[in-house]
Amino acid sequence: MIKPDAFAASNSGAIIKMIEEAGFKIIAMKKTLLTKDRAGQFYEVHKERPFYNDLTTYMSSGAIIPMILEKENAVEDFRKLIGATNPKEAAPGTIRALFAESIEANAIHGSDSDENATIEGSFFFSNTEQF
Ligand code: 3AN
Repeated sequence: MIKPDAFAASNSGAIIKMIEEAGFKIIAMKKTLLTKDRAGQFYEVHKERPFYNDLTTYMSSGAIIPMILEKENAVEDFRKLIGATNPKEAAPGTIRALFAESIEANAIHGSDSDENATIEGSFFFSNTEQF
């Protein structure tokens, strides 16, 4: 998911290009907005964390681009492509090193397991949509 900071800075195209060049196939993609409540549902696992309120405010502050991506070893390879959560720690050349503004406004989200990828894909795309 391309996050509001990256969308607002017109970095979506450059990020999608990096994703495709890294060998990911785009199965589904759209531009959408989250309400604060929906952002809260998406980040439910972080409910008790001190940054939860700011995170859900930020995630509902502007347009996002959720995607379903396909590749062998997709979760691990995608996390390598995006880099560490904190852009100061993200390896050079990763999406977050290139485009993230801060640990919160960090340009992009990637699922952390196959199981969560399925859950998060269903959060944004219904199986009645044409893939
Ligand atoms: P990742 O997106 O790298 O999997 P998570 O799942 O630990 O990272 O965190 C989810 C989101 O919460 C991050 N993408 C970031 O926007 C925000 N976040 C994580 N840790 C912090 C923090 N210490 N302070 C502020 N925001 C944070």
